[in-house]
Amino acid sequence: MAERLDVLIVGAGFAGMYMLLKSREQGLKVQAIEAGSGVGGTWYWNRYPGARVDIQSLDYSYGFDARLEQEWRWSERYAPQPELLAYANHVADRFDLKKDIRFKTRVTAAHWDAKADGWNVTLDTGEVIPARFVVMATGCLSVPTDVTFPGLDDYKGTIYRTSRWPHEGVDFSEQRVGIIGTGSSAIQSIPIIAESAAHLTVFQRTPNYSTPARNGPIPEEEFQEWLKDPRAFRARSRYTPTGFWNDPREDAIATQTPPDEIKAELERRWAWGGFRILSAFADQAIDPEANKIVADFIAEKIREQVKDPKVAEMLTPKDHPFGTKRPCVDTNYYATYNRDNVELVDLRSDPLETFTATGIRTKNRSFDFDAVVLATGFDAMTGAIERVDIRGVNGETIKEHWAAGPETYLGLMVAGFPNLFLITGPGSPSVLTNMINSIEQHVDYVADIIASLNASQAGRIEATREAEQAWTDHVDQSAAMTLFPRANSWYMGANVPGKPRRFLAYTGGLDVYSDICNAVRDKGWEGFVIARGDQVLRASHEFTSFPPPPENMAPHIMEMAMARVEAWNKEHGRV
Ligand code: N01
Repeated sequence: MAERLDVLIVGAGFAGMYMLLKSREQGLKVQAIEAGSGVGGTWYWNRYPGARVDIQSLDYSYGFDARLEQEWRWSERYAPQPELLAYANHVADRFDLKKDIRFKTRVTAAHWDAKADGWNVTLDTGEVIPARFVVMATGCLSVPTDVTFPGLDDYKGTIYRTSRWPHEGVDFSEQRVGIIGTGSSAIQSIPIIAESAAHLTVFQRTPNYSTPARNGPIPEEEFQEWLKDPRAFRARSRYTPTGFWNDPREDAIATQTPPDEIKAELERRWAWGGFRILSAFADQAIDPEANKIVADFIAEKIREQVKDPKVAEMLTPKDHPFGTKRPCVDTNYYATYNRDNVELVDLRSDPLETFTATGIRTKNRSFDFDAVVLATGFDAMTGAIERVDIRGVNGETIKEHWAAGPETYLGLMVAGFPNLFLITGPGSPSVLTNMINSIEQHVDYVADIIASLNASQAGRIEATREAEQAWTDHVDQSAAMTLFPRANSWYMGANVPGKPRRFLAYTGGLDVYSDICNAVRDKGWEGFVIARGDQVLRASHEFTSFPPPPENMAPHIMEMAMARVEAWNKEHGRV
């Protein structure tokens, strides 16, 4: 068996790289195992045309090193995938990370070894590496769904998946192309594919809300201003619900605002672009009436951009409140439907029946394609973790433990799985935030835990079942307050057949969540048992650090939210 590691990290995306650096700084023996042939995670795999980040790059970048901040220059507000990948490589080279990363290797299993207070981690090479701590830095959107279609194997053209795009790129010129899906990946790639393909047919099952990015170079003046004090900029971003500054208006109630003021505010945010419109009003995520005001505004914008009213109608979301499915940020998405070489097919009225040798047949029509792009999404948040055969103290797998949906303590640890950390795992703010700020918060916190264990010569830390249950209830109740559970979204596990329906992220916000984590630490790691071999060094079973009720919430919104929590409690037998 290989030499024992202190820390084995699964994945070398932004989370894995920072965890590696942080562990090394603590003098720990660490190695990362990465399936790809390079660093970058999401930005290594998702190379489809038009792929770019939709949180501004000055925010979506590491904040842990002042010199790194000063030396890297983003070319645009929203960096494109090649630049993000170059940044990941720059960081890896700058901190000499690659020597501790094993590429093109997968972790297939991790089994708890009680005698050693550690894990035996199996690789797809058959090797077993013992490690005291295992950190799952596996990404939230890294495992594509297994979606398949009748006749797919008979199709003679080329199939591309946005999440596994060929590294050498694809030339669609002169080609008839079909694309299935209208989530973020499709909405970014459709305008670019349409520019080069002879013809593009978009197969849409559910329309999504999308707002314009307003991308462009970062003005020199703005960048210089940022350079003066990136710390202050990041401190402000981190201490927000979303992990980036989105100009929230905590006392603005849409249902009590005159129509002309609503319009002016929404126009202002639409002109600014990106996600700004998500935080126009304090009630839009809770009150359906308030949400409809914002949704109607976006529907109007779709009608303004799309010339054919029938197509505009098809593109207008109707089955979910705005923001309850992950909204998209685009460049020219809606205007692309004004092109002569682009057609939209509504799979609700004309369902896809089968692939054929030459293309796709729907109930009413047949299409011939040289290539079909599947932009069909991911088994989000739990997929990458459950695919590893992780067995804890009782031999139970994590997949079995999560049979009713993921249950974690702080989205960070799982009861029965000591010394196993999830970075931005289910039950943490994660995908509702700027991922890099969430990653840095989580990695710093895990490093604190490890340092604290080492200081007291402890062998392991494990979340208690009581704390896990209390936290999971809190996550469920927080989601129940909002409109999120009303959408069939990947946030709810609804895009994967058989996946339990449970809201996967913590809606309380990164600011609130960070405070909770700090309180848990300051109370001597409440909700955890800390031990060495048979000896329990510290045990604090209960989680008590619930956040205080929001201070500025309007009374009628608070009432609405609390009524939903009561209903959730009743349904789940909680008092
Ligand atoms: O995946 P999705 P994505 N038949 O799940 C459709 C992040 N991201 O890769 O809605 C027909 O959103 C499905 O239809 P429906 C971001 O968090 C970020 O686009 O289930 N259609 C949907 O339209 C994002 O949310 C960035 O009815 C089928 C689409 O496929 C997340 O990744 C960029 C189907 C899947 O959309 C996932 O985005 C890209 C079927 N059988 C992604 N199965 C940026 O930072 C699925 N669909 C910019």
